[in-house]
Amino acid sequence: MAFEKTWRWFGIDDPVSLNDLAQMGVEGVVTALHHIPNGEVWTVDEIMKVKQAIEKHGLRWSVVESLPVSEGIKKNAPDSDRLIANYRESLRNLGKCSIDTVVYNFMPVIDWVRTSLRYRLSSGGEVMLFDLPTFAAFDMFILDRPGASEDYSPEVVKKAEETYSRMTEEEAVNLAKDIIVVSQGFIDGSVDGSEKDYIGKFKELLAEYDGTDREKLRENLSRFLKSVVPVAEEYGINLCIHPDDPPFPVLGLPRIVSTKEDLEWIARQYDSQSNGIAFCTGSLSAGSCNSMEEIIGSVGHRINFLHLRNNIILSGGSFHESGHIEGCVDMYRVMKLLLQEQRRRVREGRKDTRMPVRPDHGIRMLDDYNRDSNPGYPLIGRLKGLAELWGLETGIERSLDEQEKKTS
Ligand code: DNO
Repeated sequence: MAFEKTWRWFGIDDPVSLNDLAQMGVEGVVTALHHIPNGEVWTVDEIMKVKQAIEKHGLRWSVVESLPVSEGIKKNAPDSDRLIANYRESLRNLGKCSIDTVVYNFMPVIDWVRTSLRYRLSSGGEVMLFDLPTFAAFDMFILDRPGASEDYSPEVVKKAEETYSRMTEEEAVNLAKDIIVVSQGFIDGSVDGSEKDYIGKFKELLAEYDGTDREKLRENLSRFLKSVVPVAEEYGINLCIHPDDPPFPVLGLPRIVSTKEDLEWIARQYDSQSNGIAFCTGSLSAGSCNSMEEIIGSVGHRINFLHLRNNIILSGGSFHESGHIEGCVDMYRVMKLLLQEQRRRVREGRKDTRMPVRPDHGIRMLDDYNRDSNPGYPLIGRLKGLAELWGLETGIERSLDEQEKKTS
């Protein structure tokens, strides 16, 4: 067996067309109804339009990434019940259309965070970088968040001061725009790209979380799970929570999907395969302390979707993304453990054996410089990742087969 090979596709405006995907060996599409405003119901009609377009190309809509969780749910605002009811309705509609894997995240205000969307490697390729002092400079001097300096070590504060003093006004504007708008816009970010005062708006959104600490956010996630997982179960949908990226609190906001313990806590909130995980090696490995092997060992049975990618960890809490195979994640070990998990599912007669995988992000290279793409999603870099992961997977599969033959 092998994992289902999938590809993130951003809809009809995506420069990589559905027609291109079959040539690349892709079997399934990962996409969302990006045109439906966050919090509104996804109707059967709208879902079917996208589903049929995908199926016309001989592909399947493997995974929804993402059905976004509105801020009102994460904050438990007065409209939370209405938003949860809409979420349940969207899940029912997806279920009616036989879509069975749905990703979401529970990161307040901001999804992934990077300080450079175009960090040049010595090879000439470009990746995304998270530089902690630059991020601290954004937090302390551009956002001017009260008490921000207390969240960083004295060394980082000092470096942040130096970094900010060297920054031109244009660089500061671009940094804020990249963090708040450019990296979030295409994934249902909370600040509208057309918002002129995006910094002011962003600060307002942050302030709305005053008083929502880790415990409160956990309560809100637990309430959400207890209300949506039964619907997902009923309609045969496996939900997958995406880990925090990077996996630590940012901008004074709690983050509760960062570690093995966090994932174990989530798994305990509702005992069902429908309460599952999107295992993103890039997000989870960007912190210093997560072991991919231990996470798979503990909550591997709840993994419903795989995002495979890698990071180079720099000193002092910074990191940049890297090629899929090289970096801090031992991709050979991870792939082997995941394939063993798949075999276990087959032996147990479980239905969820497809284990869709996508090459997450990629190095911008070669012809990617002549094409538009969303940050992190260049064609050639991702295709190289797909090929590398596929080769690694095939090799491990064959050797597991041979071993099994010998011992049987
Ligand atoms: C970025 C992605 C995330 C992810 C969401 C899932 O490339 O990994 O934006 O799609 O967090 O809800």
